[in-house]
Amino acid sequence: MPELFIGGRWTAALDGRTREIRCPADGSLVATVDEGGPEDAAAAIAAAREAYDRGPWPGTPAAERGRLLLRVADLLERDKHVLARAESLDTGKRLVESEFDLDDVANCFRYFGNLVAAGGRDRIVDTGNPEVDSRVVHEPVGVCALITPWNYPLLQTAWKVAPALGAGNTFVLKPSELTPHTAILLMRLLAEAGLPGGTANLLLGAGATAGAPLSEDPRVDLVSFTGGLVTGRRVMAAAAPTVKKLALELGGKNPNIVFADADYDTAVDYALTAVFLHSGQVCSAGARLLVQEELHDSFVEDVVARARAIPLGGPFDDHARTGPLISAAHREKVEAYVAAGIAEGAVLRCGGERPDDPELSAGFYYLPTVLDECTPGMSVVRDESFGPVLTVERFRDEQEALALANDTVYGLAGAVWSQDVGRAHRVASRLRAGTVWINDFRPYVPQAEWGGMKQSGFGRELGPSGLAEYQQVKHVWRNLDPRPLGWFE
Ligand code: TXE
Repeated sequence: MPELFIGGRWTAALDGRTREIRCPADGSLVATVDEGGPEDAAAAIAAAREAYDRGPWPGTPAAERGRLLLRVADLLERDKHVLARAESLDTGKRLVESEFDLDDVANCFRYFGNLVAAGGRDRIVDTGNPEVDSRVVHEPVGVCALITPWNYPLLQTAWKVAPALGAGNTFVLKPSELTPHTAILLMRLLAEAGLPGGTANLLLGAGATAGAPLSEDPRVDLVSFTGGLVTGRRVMAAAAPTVKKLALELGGKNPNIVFADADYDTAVDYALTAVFLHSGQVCSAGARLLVQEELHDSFVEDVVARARAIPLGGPFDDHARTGPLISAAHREKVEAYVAAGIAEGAVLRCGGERPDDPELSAGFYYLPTVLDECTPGMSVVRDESFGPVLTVERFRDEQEALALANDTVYGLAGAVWSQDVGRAHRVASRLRAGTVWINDFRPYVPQAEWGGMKQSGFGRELGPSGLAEYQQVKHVWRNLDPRPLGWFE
């Protein structure tokens, strides 16, 4: 069965090209899928445009749109294991983690389903004039291009698809060319839930060929992109000539700040999960550990001892606690950052190489790595390596902690560990990041907004603002008693 979904029909790429999808855990062939190009992008955009301009979805009552999202949530739960398995084969992620992701995916659809069905965003404006009916209404934006990455493929897709549909838009989804399977399965579920043909379109293919036309095409009204900073800048530039609405989530280089009065054992434990979960391929990974001077030596020693003991393995290895990197090219990039860090003076405390276990040799594994004595100028501290690499910097006091934490072009997330509530809140309020955790790391909920400050991007996903991204506001003024003004008499 062909895998592009355009205008409600499954279709192959127009030029017949395909791509092999391989599991990063062992290089095995998962499947061969259709590989769309610019002409397929044009066809998908045309279908979404037609469905927006003439199809039933934008005019479907909000309560009904909300109900459809709730049906999709049920279907996602029904197919959870199939979807989680597909996600793990594409990403190499442990099955249990994919299952957690799937719970979050269903919750996201459920949250937006209820939010949309509840309505209540439009309002009557009191103009003070009884002869006027004035309303502010929320309308869909139009045709949305949704471009998603490979680290949380279906979750990041859900954060865009659920509010885009909830608000009444039509869309073209372009998932990462490395991890297309759960997007394909989602399209089937949307159709099964009763979404009218052409409302949801799936375009598979590479970023430069299939993705780029989406930002350029004048028929697209909005681009929501999650991916790397460099690609995000390209998307923004390509969208500029047609002044599209944009939302960008471009990753982070997130500080995890540990004060000497933190709950020590918990902070050590979370310092590990903050960066080594999913081998650091997480936009909110706590890749920069900032430790107060007096705690530094023992804290780093304990983190290193536990990092050395993290078992690596494939999606279905129950013993494993983290998996491979997404591709050979990505591992090489991570290796280059570690080498550069060491050359610039960082001290390698553990990892820094591929595992020597022959059973892992066919996958793209890299050992959990800790680089100590790092400084803000190092490229491994500045740039998002997006691998299992923790850099450690020390600080003396609150002021220095904040200066180091904010010394980054990114601003996605950050954490502060301290039992001094006043200090924790002071630091939280001064961190320039879209999410701050106090004595915790990582949790997010669909009810609360997610997104970046600075070059981590703009626009918000999740929460009421996550729906608002996909709406535009219109003021409708009705004169209840129209008479000539007589101005030009
Ligand atoms: O991402 P890209 P890549 C970061 C991370 C990683 C780096 C590069 O640091 O090492 O980005 O990863 C599509 N027009 N993040 O190269 O290129 C592409 O096909 C339109 C952080 O895999 O950003 C895919 O669907 N689309 C991030 C999506 O963009 C284009 C998660 C993301 O790919 C395009 C992933 C173009 N010109 C990587 N070029 C996060 N924020 O969580 C590519 N794409």
